[in-house]
Amino acid sequence: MYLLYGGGVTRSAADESVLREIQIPFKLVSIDIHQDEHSTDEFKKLNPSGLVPAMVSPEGEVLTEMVAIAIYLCERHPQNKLVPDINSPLRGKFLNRLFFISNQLDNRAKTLFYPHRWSIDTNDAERISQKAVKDLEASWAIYENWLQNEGPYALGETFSLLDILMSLWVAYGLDNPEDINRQFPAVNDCYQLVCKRPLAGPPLLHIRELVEAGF
Ligand SMILES: N[C@@H](CCC(=O)N[C@@H](CS)C(=O)NCC(=O)O)C(=O)O
Repeated sequence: MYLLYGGGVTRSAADESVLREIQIPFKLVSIDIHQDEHSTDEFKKLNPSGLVPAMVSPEGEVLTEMVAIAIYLCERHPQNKLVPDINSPLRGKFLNRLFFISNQLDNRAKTLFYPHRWSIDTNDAERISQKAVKDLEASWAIYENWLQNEGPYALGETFSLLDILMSLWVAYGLDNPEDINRQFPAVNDCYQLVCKRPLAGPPLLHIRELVEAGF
């Protein structure tokens, strides 16, 4: 059985959505980042970076990095075709959008939520957050444009891993969880479609509930 380490308001929700969507048995092992459980020596044996998620495969292989875990699962269990195969005409677009989500949406959200890590002066944190929101809005505007022209999903009519990953960052929101949904209607439509999926949807909805409750 796969062991997925994470839970709470963390990126493990996207990997959980993938595991559920492709119906692979797994166990979620709670690592409470508010209690610093990700910084323990024990957890760092799994991920020396001290970050969640981490995953252990049934064979005992340890994987870290949310996107790497997700692709590993989708390619190893390809029945749901969440990742276009190497010869698919959608492969190039898939890789483009995947790295965009990872390098822009993910990195900028991380800056927004941990602004103090980007300066040696903690007084800078507020302005760093404000800049991260602006940068994120610029990235979301690009994604919105793609979905308006080619949606409803990132790969047109084809639901894929991209939509799960994108929805994680919608669920996190900007300063206010509603901001992305209000400003970017095609992004919101795609997010709503993903949330309605009976298997992949609930972990993402749970993130949103926790964010709205202030966690
Ligand atoms: N690039 C990593 C980033 C992981 C990451 O930042 N995880 C967050 C939770 S979503 C975390 O562990 N935060 C605690 C911290 O940064 O100290 C990935 O995609 O897995």
